[in-house]
Amino acid sequence: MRIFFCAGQGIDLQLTTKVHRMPDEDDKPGLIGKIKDKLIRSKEDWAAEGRLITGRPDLGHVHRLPPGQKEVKNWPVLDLGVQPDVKLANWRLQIMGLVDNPVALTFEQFQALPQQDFVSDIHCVTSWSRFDNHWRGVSAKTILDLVKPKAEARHIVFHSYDGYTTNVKTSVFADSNVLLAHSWEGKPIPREHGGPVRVVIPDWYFWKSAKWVTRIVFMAEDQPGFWEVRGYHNEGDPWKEERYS
Ligand SMILES: Nc1nc2c(c(=O)[nH]1)N[C@H]1C(S)=C(S)[C@@H](COP(=O)(O)O)O[C@H]1N2
Ligand SMILES: [Mo]
Repeated sequence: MRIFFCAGQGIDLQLTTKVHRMPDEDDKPGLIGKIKDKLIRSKEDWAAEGRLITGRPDLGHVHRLPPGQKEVKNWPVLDLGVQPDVKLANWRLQIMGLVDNPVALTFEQFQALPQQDFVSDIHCVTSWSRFDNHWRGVSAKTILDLVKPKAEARHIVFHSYDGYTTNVKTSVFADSNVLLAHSWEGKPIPREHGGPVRVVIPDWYFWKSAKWVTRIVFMAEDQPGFWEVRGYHNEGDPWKEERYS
């Protein structure tokens, strides 16, 4: 498995897994790839086994906690082994594809868009949920008004600085609780949680909420993302237990 990074844009990638290396191994290529491969394989196994599926979906959203989930008070960090260090001056958000008004926003331009506060719960497919997260950023509605997707642009892929991708329907992105967040609990989102800017789609498992987002592409056809091609469900409704495909 090979991962392509967005290099050459002033972005530093830092290993998030502690590795004990021999000095002469420092420049060996493929180290990051190996660490990720192990993590990715174990998640693919989870998908193959259908781990955590209770078989009792909560279609009416009767419970705040979706089936098979446990509430946590901390905020776990999940990534592919790298956390891009994106300096605000280098940060860009391209929104493109089937839209009337494609944009490439600097952080300053992003901050100049209308800002809103949101409160929502997080549900990670690995079974933890975290209630009442306070986000601030730009609503998806504002983004849609800005770029004006064409009628046939029914699908979206998010691309991130670490090479991650994930897909949603444009109708899901258009939900009133979806945003591109830069702050959490009144502070800039920390690097490990996807700052400067991450997607937040509260009604879906959190793998759909791309961290370090840098490109949003509107398309006519669906294009499954990183986990979606590795056994995760193409949608991701926690109350329907849409964990794996
Ligand atoms: N760019 C990027 N976004 C990502 C991921 C990732 O590896 N890279 N992991 C996803 C997964 S599986 C989860 S559960 C959440 C984790 O977000 P957190 O680390 O802030 O809890 O980010 C999602 N977005
Ligand atoms: Mo996740």
